[in-house]
Amino acid sequence: MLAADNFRYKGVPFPKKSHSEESIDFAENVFPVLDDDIFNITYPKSGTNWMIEILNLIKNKGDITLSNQVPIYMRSPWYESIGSNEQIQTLTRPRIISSHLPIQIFAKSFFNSKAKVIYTMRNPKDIFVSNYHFAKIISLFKQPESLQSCLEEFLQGNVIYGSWFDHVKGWLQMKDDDRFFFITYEELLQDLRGCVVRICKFLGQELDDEAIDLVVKHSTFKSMKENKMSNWTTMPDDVMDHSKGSFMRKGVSGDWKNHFTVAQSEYFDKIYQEKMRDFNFKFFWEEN
Ligand code: PPS
Repeated sequence: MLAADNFRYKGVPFPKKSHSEESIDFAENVFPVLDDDIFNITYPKSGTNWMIEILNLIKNKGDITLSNQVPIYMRSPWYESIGSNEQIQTLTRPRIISSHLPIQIFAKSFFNSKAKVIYTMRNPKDIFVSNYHFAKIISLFKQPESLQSCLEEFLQGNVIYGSWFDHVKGWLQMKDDDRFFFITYEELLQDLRGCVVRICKFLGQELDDEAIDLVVKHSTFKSMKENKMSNWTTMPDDVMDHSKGSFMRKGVSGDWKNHFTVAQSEYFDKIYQEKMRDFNFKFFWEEN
């Protein structure tokens, strides 16, 4: 979905309300990445907030204090958005920083650093559905006309942060790099504990079983939905219309089946195959 008011930076659409030429230029060309930074990178609606919760709980060895006190979008701000830099300056190290930026406009200083990236992906059909509902509650977006017209925009990449296909193909160029860890929303759903253990290993964080249990306990959909600092109910009503729906909506995989007609699913598959034909990578959702 596009925002109500957009601009393009190097061809990629961004919402004017939360981003500016200056904020993206700063993110790309000026932002000083520190060697111990941990970047939580996603295409929107892929599990960004879930990963914010997990990473901060790992950092705090399962202690819930921060998650109970600070709204989730301030714990690990999206460093490309307006005003985020001030918030990032207040983070303790290692800083956990979120971003939806495609790799081609990501912080230049990252590529010469030892900072790490955790890249979370999700079945794009479910991303689409999640975003379709999100657009109805958040004032940032232009209101969706029909699911079909939104679907066409999504598949053409005429959406904020650009094409899902380009995002995933771009970031997965780093898949063999030691600083890069990729995971899927579907794996998190299937085996949250196993994923937490793998993430700890990647980060070099040694947590005992009890701390890992706490990370898992506090990052389930139910726990996050009940935590007012994690469920986005702290967002002002003029930004998010809480009467129309919830940020923590369903938290499942395969909800697209409740939204797509057979024709829409086939149309999606056709474009997906065309766009991914040249890309030699087996995605978790293609196998399950
Ligand atoms: S955003 O706006 O891009 O930052 O959104 P993002 O956080 O990437 O994605 C929101 C979807 O993630 C779901 N979610 C979870 N699912 C399962 N378990 C946990 N703990 C969890 N936390 C967030 C959230 O419900 C959105 O998905 P949908 O399908 O809309 O429910």
